[in-house]
Amino acid sequence: MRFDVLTLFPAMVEGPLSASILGRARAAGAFELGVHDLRAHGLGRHRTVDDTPYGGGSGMVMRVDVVAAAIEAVRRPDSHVVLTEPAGTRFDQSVARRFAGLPHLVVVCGHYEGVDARVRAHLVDEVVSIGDYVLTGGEYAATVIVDAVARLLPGVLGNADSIHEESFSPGLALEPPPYTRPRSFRGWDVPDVLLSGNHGEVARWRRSEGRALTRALRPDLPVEDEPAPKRRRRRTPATTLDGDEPGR
Ligand code: 6GU
Repeated sequence: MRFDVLTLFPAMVEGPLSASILGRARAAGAFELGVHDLRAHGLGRHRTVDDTPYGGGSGMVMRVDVVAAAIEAVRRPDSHVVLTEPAGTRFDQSVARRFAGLPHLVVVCGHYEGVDARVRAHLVDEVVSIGDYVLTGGEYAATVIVDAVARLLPGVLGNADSIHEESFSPGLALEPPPYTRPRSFRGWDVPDVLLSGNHGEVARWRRSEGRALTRALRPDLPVEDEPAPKRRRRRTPATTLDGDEPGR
């Protein structure tokens, strides 16, 4: 997958995405990322990218012609182009999964008081916000989006299982808490079950802790029902699993 980020402040995006896991994965070719300075498409000797709002008001507005040129320099027939603005649809794990299935994601970072409304209306496929707060610009939002999407791509995380067992996977809202050595610190002990060596018990404990954590911290998230205790297979299946009459 390829990402292209269009921004007035390339260093804000380039730096974080060159470090750590994503930096390594990018260098290894697990995904491609281009970070482009919108000012390269600015007008005149001063490479102007913004202007005062029609109708008056405070602040500056990013120009549609500049943004159009920047998008058109990277756009392909299979591109999905998103604009980051507080007034967008909420970016969450399901949007991340959807974006991870795309061949090319272009992220335009909004800035100043905003972007000329014709960008939203005619040049992008979608407007995305990362939460209900206002940032000075879309750079952190774009970085968050690229991180959340890239880590879902094959070859980015070492352990492919971790993306299936993690928070916000369907039916598993929050992850169970992790522990490592030391076993006891200031009298704070690691739960005995994790030291038991019983993988079945550990897996059950993790699921139940994850559910309890979700109910306590995020009551808004759905929690998958407790699995019914495993029963021996009956010789004569007289009823359906829950004992109700068949064929309901
Ligand atoms: Cl995408 N942009 C800005 N400027 N602020 C935000 C945002 C985006 N998402 C949340 N706040």
